[in-house]
Amino acid sequence: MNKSALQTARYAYKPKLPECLSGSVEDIDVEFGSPTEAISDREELREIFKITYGKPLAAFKKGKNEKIKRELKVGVILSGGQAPGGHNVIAGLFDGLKKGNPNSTLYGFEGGPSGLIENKTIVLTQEIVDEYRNTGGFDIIGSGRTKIETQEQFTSSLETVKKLGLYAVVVIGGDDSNTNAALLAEYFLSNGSSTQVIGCPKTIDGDLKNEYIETSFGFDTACKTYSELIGNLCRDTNSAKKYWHFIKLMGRSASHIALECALQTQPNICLISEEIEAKNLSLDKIIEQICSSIVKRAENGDNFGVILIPEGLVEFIPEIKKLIEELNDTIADEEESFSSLTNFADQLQWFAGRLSDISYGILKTLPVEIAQQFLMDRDPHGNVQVSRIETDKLLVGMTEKKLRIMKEKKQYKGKFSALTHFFGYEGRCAFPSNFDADYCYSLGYSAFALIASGLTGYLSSVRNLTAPADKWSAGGVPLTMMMDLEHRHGAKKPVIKKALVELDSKPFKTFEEKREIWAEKTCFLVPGSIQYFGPPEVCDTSTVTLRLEHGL
Ligand code: FBP
Repeated sequence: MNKSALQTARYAYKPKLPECLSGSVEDIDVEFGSPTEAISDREELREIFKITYGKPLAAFKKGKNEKIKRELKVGVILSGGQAPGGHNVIAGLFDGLKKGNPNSTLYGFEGGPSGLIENKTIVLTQEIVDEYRNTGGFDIIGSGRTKIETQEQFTSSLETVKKLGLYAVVVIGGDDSNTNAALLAEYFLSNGSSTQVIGCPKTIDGDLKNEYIETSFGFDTACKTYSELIGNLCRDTNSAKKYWHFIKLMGRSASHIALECALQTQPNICLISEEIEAKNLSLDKIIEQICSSIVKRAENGDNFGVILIPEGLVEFIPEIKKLIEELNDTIADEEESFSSLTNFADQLQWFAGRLSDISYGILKTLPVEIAQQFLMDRDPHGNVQVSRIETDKLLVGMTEKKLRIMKEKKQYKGKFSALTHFFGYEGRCAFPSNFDADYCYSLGYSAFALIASGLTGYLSSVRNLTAPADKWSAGGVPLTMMMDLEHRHGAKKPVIKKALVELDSKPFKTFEEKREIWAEKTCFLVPGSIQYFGPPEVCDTSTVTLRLEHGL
C-alpha cells in the first residue's frame, strides 16, 4: 500500500510499555495468585477444561527469568472484526520474541482462524512488521470469522501446530474467539501437544471487559473517530439549524460505543439498548421519546438535533427481538425451502402461519426495504447481521409518521427534516490513538512474556489504564475464569461472558443525569479529531467510560 505522510510519521512513534515489561527481557519475572474459579457452572466447566481449569492469575514484576531467552516459534491469528491497534499487538509480540532470542520466529496465520486450520502462514519478518507499526487495520495477515468447532477443525489445527513445530499460538479476538482459544489450549494439552494458547482482548464493541480486562482494544480509537464525526455534525446542524441527524453506531450487541460517543458529544438523544430492554419499551414508546424531544425543541425554535442509535437496538426491543428469534428459528428449521424463494412477496407469504400472529403482523407493517433486511443471510452464528439493518431509516420513517399525526392534532408546529448516517466500518481501521497504540503493543509484549513463562489458556491483561503507561500493570487472566455456560443452538456451550452496559454503572448514571437537559437544549460538544502529536492531556487520554469507571 502507498504511504500517507501521517503513516510515515507514525512509524517513528515508539509505543510506551508498562515499567514491569520495559528494559531487559530477562528482568521480567512472573508471580502467581491463588487458583481461580469460573463465574458460574463451575462443575461442568471443570469437566470441559479438565487440564486448564482454575489456573491462578499471573502478574509480571521486575525480577530474574532466564527461561525467557529461549528460541521460540509462535503463530498469531487476527480473528473477527477489525479493531485499531491489531498491528501493534503483533509488533509487541514480535519485538518481545526477538528481544528474548533473535532466532525466534513469528508466523502469521492468514485470513483468521481458517489459516490455522488450513496451515496458511507467512513468516513475519522485521521488514514486514515495520511496515505496519502504529497503523490501523488487520491487513498485515488478514482476518476472518471462521469458528474452530468441529472435530476435523480441531484435528487440523493440531496438525498445523505440529507441522510448524509451534511453541505457542496467540489468538487476537473477541469473546467468541477467546472462548475458542481456551478450547484449543485444552485440546492441545489433552492430545499430547505442549503448544500453548494465549488470547488478546480485541473488539471495538467494548463488550469484552470484566474485573481484569478494563477494556478491549480498538474501542478507544473507534469511539474517538465516531465522536469526531458526530461532533462535526453537531456543529453543522447548529450552524444551519435545519436537520435532525439520525446516526446509527456500530456495536453488534452492547451499547458501549453509543454511550461513550454520547458522553463525548452530548447529543439530544442517545438510545441505550440495554435500558430499552430493561424497561420493556416498545418501538412506539421509543418513537414517543424521540418526538417529545423534537416537539420541545421546536417550541424553542430549534428544528434540528442529533440522535444516536446503537446498531444492536432492534434485538433489544421486546417485540422485534421476538420477531427476530422466530425468523432465525423458522429459517434455520426449513433452510432449503426458504432459500428457494426468490422474491420478497413469496418470502412474506411463506412466513404466514409459520410465525406467531404478532410477529407476522410486525413483519408485514415494517417498510418493505427494512423487512427485507431482516430476511438477509445470517452470520456464521445464525444471527441477523445488525450492521445491515437500517434502524436509522426505520426510526426516521416512524418519527415522520407520528409527527404528521401530532401536527393534525395541533400538538406540533415545527419543521422536521431528517438525514440518516451509519458510522461503523469507518472506525474499525483508523490509525490507533496513542492509547490504543500503547495498549496494544503492551498486550502483545505481555502475550510474549506469558508464552515465555510457559503459560497456556490465558488472556493477556494490561491494567490501571487511566494512569500513564509506565504505571500500567501487566499479566495474564486464566480464560476459564471469565466463563459460564450459555444455551447456543439448543446446547449448553462454554462462553466468555459478554459485558453489556450496566444501568447502575457510573458511565450510564452520568449520561442519565444529563440527558433530560440535552434532549431540550443545545449542549453539543465537539471533540475534534484524534491527536497523535502534542501534549499528553490532548493525545494520551483514555475514553470517558474508562475514566468514569475508574472513579475519575
Ligand atoms: P468483533 O466482535 O469481531 O470485534 O466485531 C464487531 C463488529 O465490528 C460489530 O460492531 C459489527 O456488528 C460487526 O463486527 C460487523 O461484522 P462484519 O465485519 O462481519 O460485517
